[in-house]
Amino acid sequence: WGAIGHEAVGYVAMQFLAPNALSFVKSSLGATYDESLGVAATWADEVKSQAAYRWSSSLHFIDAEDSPPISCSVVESRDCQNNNCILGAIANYTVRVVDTSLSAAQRQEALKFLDHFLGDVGQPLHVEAAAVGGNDIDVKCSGSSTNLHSVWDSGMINKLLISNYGNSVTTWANTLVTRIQSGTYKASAASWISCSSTTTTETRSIEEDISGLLKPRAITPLACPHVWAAESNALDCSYVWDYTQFSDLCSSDYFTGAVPIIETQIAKQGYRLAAWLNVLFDGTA
Ligand code: DCM
Ligand code: DCM
Ligand code: DCM
Ligand code: ZN
Ligand code: ZN
Repeated sequence: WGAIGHEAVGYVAMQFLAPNALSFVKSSLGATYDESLGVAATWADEVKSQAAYRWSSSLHFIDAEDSPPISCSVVESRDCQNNNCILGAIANYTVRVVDTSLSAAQRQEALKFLDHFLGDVGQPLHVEAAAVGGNDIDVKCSGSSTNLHSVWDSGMINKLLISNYGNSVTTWANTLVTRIQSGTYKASAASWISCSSTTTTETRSIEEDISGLLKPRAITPLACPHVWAAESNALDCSYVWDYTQFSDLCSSDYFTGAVPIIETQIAKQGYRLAAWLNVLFDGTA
């Protein structure tokens, strides 16, 4: 996602933090980030192009080597070698954010990475290798020439915010929070966090076993990040790749159909970020 999507994920999460998680978030982020996951959510994108953090640029996505729209899948042994992807990163920073042997700065960094990567894993094109996650597919958005990845990161969100939310990310996030608490998302919210163990390791598929790709890994893969990635990746086959009939993605039925998908993914990942931190700091989602 672009900045607005990430900020919205962080602002949604802030409304669902349990006491110990909220206390850690506020003291760790401090005044620099207005004690908010909404403000801190974009840090990882700001540093990834800097020399000191270039190693982190590959952690924002997983290149799932599937074939949308015919076949969608995320196979960690195939798509995340050496843990050098968003799934390995979430596993790494999940351990580090609660590691009391680390410095406050290191734990803050882990929190900022989790804040960001739980957002990106909900963007269907951050869990897709085809056309470099859509970056190589040229399309139009509201008259401008751009690419499919960018349309999902920010093009459609920019239009949605102007059209429906007075161009305010906090208004958008508060609307999503209300939908989770008492509106159209209420019935699904519990299922969104039904996978919430921060320690349960991935159940490797038979497909992976027979492929002979199993090998010991420094970071133990976690079940839930894989579940979230597989869910986002399925959207590549069910909707994202059905763009070919539209001459302008942001001024057509493609936009109308994408809006509920984008809003659900942002709300869901914000709710999941809170639940993840709640399990880590309060022992329950
Ligand atoms: N680093 C890493 N892999 C991660 C996260 C952080 O390598 N998933 C850090 C560890 C090193 C720095 O990046 O301090 C540079 O790594 P390397 O020396 O392996 O290039
Ligand atoms: N780092 C990380 N994950 C690790 C190890 C290191 O993100 N598993 C980060 C923390 C620092 C940088 O890499 O930003 C350098 O860490 P170190 O000095 O521990 O190599
Ligand atoms: N990206 C991705 N998958 C890739 C490569 C890039 O999801 N295989 C994302 C990261 C950025 C956007 O695409 O959000 C643009 O990437 P870059 O700035 O590296 O061109
Ligand atoms: Zn992106
Ligand atoms: Zn990112």
